[in-house]
Amino acid sequence: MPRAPLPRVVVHLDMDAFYASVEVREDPSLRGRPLIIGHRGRRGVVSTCSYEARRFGVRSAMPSVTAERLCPDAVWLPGRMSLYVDVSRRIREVLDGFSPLVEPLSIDEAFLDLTGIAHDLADGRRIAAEIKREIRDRERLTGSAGVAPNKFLAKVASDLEKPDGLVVIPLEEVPTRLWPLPVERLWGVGPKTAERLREQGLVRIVDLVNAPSGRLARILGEGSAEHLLALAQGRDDRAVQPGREAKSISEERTYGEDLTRPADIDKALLARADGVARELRHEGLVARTVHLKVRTGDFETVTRAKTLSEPTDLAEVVLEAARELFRERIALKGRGIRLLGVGVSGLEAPGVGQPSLFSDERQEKLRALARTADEIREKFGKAALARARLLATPNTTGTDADGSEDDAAEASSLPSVD
Ligand code: TTP
Ligand code: MG
Repeated sequence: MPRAPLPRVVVHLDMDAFYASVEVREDPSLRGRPLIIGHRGRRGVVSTCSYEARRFGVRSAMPSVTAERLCPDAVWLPGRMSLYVDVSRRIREVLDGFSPLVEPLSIDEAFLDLTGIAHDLADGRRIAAEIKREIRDRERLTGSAGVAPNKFLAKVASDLEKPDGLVVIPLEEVPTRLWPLPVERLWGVGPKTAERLREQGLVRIVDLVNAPSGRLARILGEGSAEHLLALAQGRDDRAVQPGREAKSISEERTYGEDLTRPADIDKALLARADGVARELRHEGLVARTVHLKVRTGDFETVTRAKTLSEPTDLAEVVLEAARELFRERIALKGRGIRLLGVGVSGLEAPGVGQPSLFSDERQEKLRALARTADEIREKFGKAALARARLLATPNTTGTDADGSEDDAAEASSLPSVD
């Protein structure tokens, strides 16, 4: 029986008062005080400010002189871009741990596609809460998340209960959640369009929905009217688009019988890591991030990721990361594994900006060995080789690490590297 298509689940995350919150984290004596990031003086503008300063009416992009007048007691800091970029990168790593499809929009904002990972919006909400918790635990920062069946609604949702918000907008709630908002919330409605609409008495989104057909087209033109009406109905088909850097390679497998024995799980990790690494070498790429996907017997799907200190195309390195993710970040709670996948993202050509990659002698040996293995496999087929010894490490001694759960003929041996 064909399964119903998976419901789309999109999350939008936007950090709260980002630069200001990072500064408060670095200097807790600033907590609770109105803090403005920006340069004072006649030519300065406000980058952002703490929520305490917002109570006085201070806003991003406001001239500093106005901000000084509104909130004379604020603390001012000039901002430290490199620190914010670092934090942003680490937050991105957290996001990569939850989905292979992450589209960064700005330094503190991103979309994640959880379709196929979250079964429905409620599950998406649970995962969004987990994302927020992980960012809070790791970075001591809060962000606001929106969960919805598409990008537009997810972005609207993340803004509704800032700071530290978590809002789900299912399609059914479009009339209550979206329609009361001002028309500016629709993508494509800038200040000029908003002004034109306002002149016609169209102030809130619900006014557009209720306008007689044809009226909007006369004001804005056919194309724009159609676009805005679709958004007003909560419709938006745009895909979450990870940049080139987020392209991924992965291998997963569903098991007829759930895996429960540690030896079998490790064997499966090894086989997937090996497949992914081989594909990387085939593509002539190295990867920065390793993903692990586990679906338990009761259909809970969890994905986790780890960014490597150096990009790799080696099964050993991918396997080590996958094992670590499995050991430290997956709680089976007695359940068996129905599906297991290993993937990599953050793909790039080797040698770009990583001079140390080839300086490590052991890595070079492993790579040479892997290349030879690839060649033999290509010539004689996969039964000619196994990855057993090559991949076995001390912590799997005693397990049946033959590198292949599907073909016993693969379980011959290769020289060990060490
Ligand atoms: P925003 O997400 O727009 O703002 P924010 O994170 O400070 O506050 P909010 O809780 O409302 O999301 O922008 C992210 C960062 O980008 C912000 O901390 C500072 C910087 N920024 C500027 O430098 N100038 C600007 O005009 C804006 C809007 C942001
Ligand atoms: Mg923000």
